[in-house]
Parts: sequence; structure tokens; C-alpha cells
Amino acid sequence: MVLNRFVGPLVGLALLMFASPSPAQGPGGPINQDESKVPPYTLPDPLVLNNGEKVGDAETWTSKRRPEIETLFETHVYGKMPGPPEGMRFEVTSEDKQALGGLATRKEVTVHFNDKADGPRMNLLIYLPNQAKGPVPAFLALNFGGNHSIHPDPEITLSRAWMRDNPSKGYVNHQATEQTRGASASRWPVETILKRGYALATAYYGDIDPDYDDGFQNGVHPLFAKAGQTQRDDDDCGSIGAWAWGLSRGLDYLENDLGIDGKRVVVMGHSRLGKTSLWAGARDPRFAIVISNDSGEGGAALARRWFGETVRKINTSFPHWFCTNYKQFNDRVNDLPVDQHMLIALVAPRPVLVCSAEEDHWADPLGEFLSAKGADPVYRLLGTDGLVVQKMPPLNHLVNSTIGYHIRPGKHDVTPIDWAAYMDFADKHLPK
Ligand code: GTR
Repeated sequence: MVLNRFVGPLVGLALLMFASPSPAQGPGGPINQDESKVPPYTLPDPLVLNNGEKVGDAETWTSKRRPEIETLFETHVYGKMPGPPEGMRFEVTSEDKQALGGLATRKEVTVHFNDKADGPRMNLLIYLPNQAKGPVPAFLALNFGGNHSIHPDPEITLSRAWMRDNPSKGYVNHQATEQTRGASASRWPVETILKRGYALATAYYGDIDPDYDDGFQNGVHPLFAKAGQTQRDDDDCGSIGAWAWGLSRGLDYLENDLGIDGKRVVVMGHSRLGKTSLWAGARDPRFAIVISNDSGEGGAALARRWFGETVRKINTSFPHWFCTNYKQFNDRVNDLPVDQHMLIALVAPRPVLVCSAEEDHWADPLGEFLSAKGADPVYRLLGTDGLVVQKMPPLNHLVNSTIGYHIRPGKHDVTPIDWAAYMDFADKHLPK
């Protein structure tokens, strides 16, 4: 008896250890980029409530399941973030009605996140097409190198914010130099966007939260702290949550700009900012369309698919991006109560476009496609056409259904081909 009581569980444990796949072979293990090694996995069903009941109608999705999934992502992945801050105000700091040779009106607007003169703030750069007859739809997207990096236009204010060093491009001592003007212009076909009738609004992501692990002392994080709070709670948001919050504050301004139709704002982001645009669009139903470019792990790509970056890897390389709770899943990805198809489903029924690049194995293009596909049942339940293909489309072919998908040749980047897909998608899906 005595023996059984103690030996029994040990034998059970040993059996369990042998029966379960070694953690080295799966999404908690090393990096895999070999399709033949991807083990089978089962995704959580977005249309089953936490209590196990099936979601069979739109009303149950909207009133019960959607809030459940949003809470699951807040609690376990991105963390909670507050609403708009008290005392927020907008200050137009420059305006030129004849920018870019008369093609555009360029505006710079400071979004002050509180009423203090030296408080946290974000500087928006906005180009509006001068040929417009009335308020225009807009793309809102954060940038990696300062507003002045998106175009060589010498009148854009050079950012003085903390920058990631990149001496060959002119980012030295964590500061942008004059050399960085237009440094990222290849990712921002401003003139083409304007000629197609869209405005473009952008802000430097580091204005909202500098992209390094500082224990959440800088950026907007102090604004988020509850009274008397000195340490971050395990479900408080990290940098991705903060950047997403900043996008909503950008939209707060755009809704007030007479040149822009606030009901037709598309949120777009690349890579870590693609993860951010998905979370921003999931959280804030005012975004009319949500676009993710090469967003990969923690963005559009399925966490359970063992291909490319993993939960463990991203939480180790970037400990400040997600909430603390997410780290609990480093080696237990299959225990996550969500996967990223459910993030896409949170956008439903609004149009969402997932864009990949063929050589971007780190971001797992197939995992991005399958995640879009995994959101399809929710989109269909809500009366849309969902994602109308069963298999990855060929390169450079935009699947232009309510869930859109596009993959182009080449590497992890944003190119004019990507922008053409964004605009074709927006032309079709923005409310008229
Ligand atoms: C990588 C990271 C990716 C992606 C990318 C980026 O190093 O592993 O998840 O976010 O950075 O944002 O450029």
C-alpha cells in the first residue's frame, strides 16, 4: 500500500515524460524552418465559449465570445491598456498647403498625452492629397526611424527622440542625424498614396514607447500606472500594447481633422508594428480596415505551428513586447487559450488584410495564411465571405475577400508591391 502510494505517481510521471513529445521538438523548442518537421497541432476553436458551448449565431459571438477572446489576449498575451488619457490635447505645429510640389498639404500635429507642457507626446506627420474634393480616407501607420525618415522632404521636423543605433544609416548615439532624412523612403511611396486619393498619417513608434527593455519607466507606461503602483502587474501591457494604444490616440486626432474621413481610417504596420496594428485594430473598432505586413510571431502567424520564430524566442529577445504572463507559455504553447487566428477574428466583420513575403521564413508566411484561414468561420458567421481560397495563393495575387491575403517575392520589408495590395484592398473594402 505504502509503496504503491509513493511509487505509483512516480511511475505515472515517468510514463508521462516518455509519452509526451520532448519539449525540444515543437514550438517550445529550437527554431525550425523545415516544413517536413512541423508536427500536427490543434487550434482552439474561436466559436466555442470558455464553458464549452458552441457559438452558433452572430449575437452570441458579439455579446459573449468576442469579449471572452479579447480578455484572453489581454490577460495572457498583450496585457491590458487603459482608455484615452485625461487632458489629452492636439497641437498643430506646422502646415504647408503646397508640400511636395503642390501635390499635398503637409501637417505636423503633436498629440500631448496629458496637460503637462513636458508630458509624453507623439508627433504625427500627415500628408493630405490636394486634389481631394472632401474628407479623404487615410492610412495610419507607425514608423521605425522618425517621421523624417519616410520621405526626403526637408521640411519634415527631424525627430529628437531616442533611436536604435544604426551608424551606417546615420543613427548615432541614439539620435537621428540629417543623414537619416528619407532613410526609409522605399517603404513609404507617399506620392503614389496621395495620387490614389489617400491621406497618410504616421508617427515614430518610439515617441509612444522607446523599443528597449527599461522596466517600463519611459514612454507612456508611467501614464498607465494605477495610483500607488510601483511594479507592473503580470497582465499589464508591454510595448506592443503601448504602441497599439498610441495608434488609437492617432485616430482620436484624425477623427478631428476636417480633411480626413474618420470612418475610413486604415491601420497598417510592418513586422513588430504589424503585430501592433492587428492588436490595435482588434481593440479599437473605429479602425475601418486592419493590415498586417510580415507580422509573424505574436502577429498573424500561428504560435502553435513550429516554424520560424517561437513564443520562447520572442519573449527572450524582446522581453518588453508582451505582458509578463505570456512568458509562462514559452514551453507550453499548446496550453495557450488562444492562437493568433483568434486575434484576426477579433477584427471581424471588418476587412483585414494579411501580407507576407516569400523569403520571410522567420515570420512563417504559411502560418500567417493559415491563421487568416482560421478566422474564416467567424467572418462567415457574421455574414461576410471570409477568406475565399483554401490554399496559399500564387505570388503577387491579391485574394481580395473580406479577409484578404497577399504574398510577394522577396524578403522581410515593405515595398511598393505591398502598398499596391493595401490600396487595392482598401479601394474595394472601405465603406463608400
Ligand atoms: C525581429 C523579430 C520579429 C519582428 C522583427 C521586426 O527581430 O524577431 O518578431 O518583429 O524583428 O519587428 O523587425
